[in-house]
Amino acid sequence: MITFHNPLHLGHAPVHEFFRGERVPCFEKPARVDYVEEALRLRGHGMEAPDVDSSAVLSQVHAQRYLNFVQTAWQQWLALDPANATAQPFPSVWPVRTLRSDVEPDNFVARLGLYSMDNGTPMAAGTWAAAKAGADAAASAGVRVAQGARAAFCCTRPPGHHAGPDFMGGYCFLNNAAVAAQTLRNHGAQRVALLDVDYHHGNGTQSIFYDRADVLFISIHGDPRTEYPFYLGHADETGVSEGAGFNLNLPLPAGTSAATWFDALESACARIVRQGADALVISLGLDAFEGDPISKFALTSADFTRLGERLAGLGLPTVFVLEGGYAAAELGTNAVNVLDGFEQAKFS
Ligand code: Q9C
Ligand code: ZN
Repeated sequence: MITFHNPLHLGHAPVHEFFRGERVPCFEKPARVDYVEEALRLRGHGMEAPDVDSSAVLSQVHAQRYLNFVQTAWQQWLALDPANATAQPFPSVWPVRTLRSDVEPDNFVARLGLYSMDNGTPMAAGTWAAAKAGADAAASAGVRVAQGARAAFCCTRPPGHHAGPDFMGGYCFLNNAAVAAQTLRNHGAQRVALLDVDYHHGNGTQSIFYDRADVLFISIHGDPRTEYPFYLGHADETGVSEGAGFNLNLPLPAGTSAATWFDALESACARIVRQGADALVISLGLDAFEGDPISKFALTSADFTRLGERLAGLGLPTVFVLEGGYAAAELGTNAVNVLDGFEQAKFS
């Protein structure tokens, strides 16, 4: 499969995150993509560098003041104290209900809170460059598929689906799947379906497209009553104004079996067919895997092949964008199983 890698992902290498009040090594680490690249190579898939600048598309899916902030956040952090080069910035205060988010505070940590949904999205020196190159990879995949390729895979990190119009969160900074969908729209696709199979609800993607009918968002995920991101992803979120009816959430309880998960996938596929989509974007999180350390679904590695086969059956030009998946050593097998299942499906 045509694959765009991210030549700068290694620069995004924060050391720790918080878990139950303690600092723990980051789950979202560079080795994840090393494993996927290794599996791609072993199974004969080539890799290309991104060849499209996503700047213009990024301005269509994110607020400009947020993009400006993420682009300069590390310099702002160093400007506070050069010793911050070896420390990680974390937000500690947020503009929740009744507080104002229209005024940017002068205080850096307050600004970081304004543009964050959690304290679980650590930054490093190369975060902007890595996130931007990842968005470039997503735009490159979108253009290639719009030009007639059957499918393309964007093999990148950091992930993107928790990043909303003007905030980062859940290890995500720039919404790569939204960039791919918007790129397809910009290059002639009239109706795009965006299916998110990451274990966690794609809150950022949902929010970006919530009032739009041209991009149908569907997500299969752990029930937000117990699973991150907690505050979005319920079944009664169906879209607003022009987008009414173009958002479908399929939350499943933690512990859900593969059989039930594939039933939800059938509902998702039926909705995509009903939309008459002319292109498909898959937010390809692999954390629905039974061995994932922070998730609670039960898909096996073979189930990911089945997922790829089923998606091929939709018969749509498809962009795959890597999202989560934290069983790093199995991530390559699981991701490339989806791609190989897609390419080898008899009816594709
Ligand atoms: N410290 C994605 O899969 N909380 N993001 C994890 C463990 C956040 C996952 C708790 C999980 C975010 C792209
Ligand atoms: Zn996830």
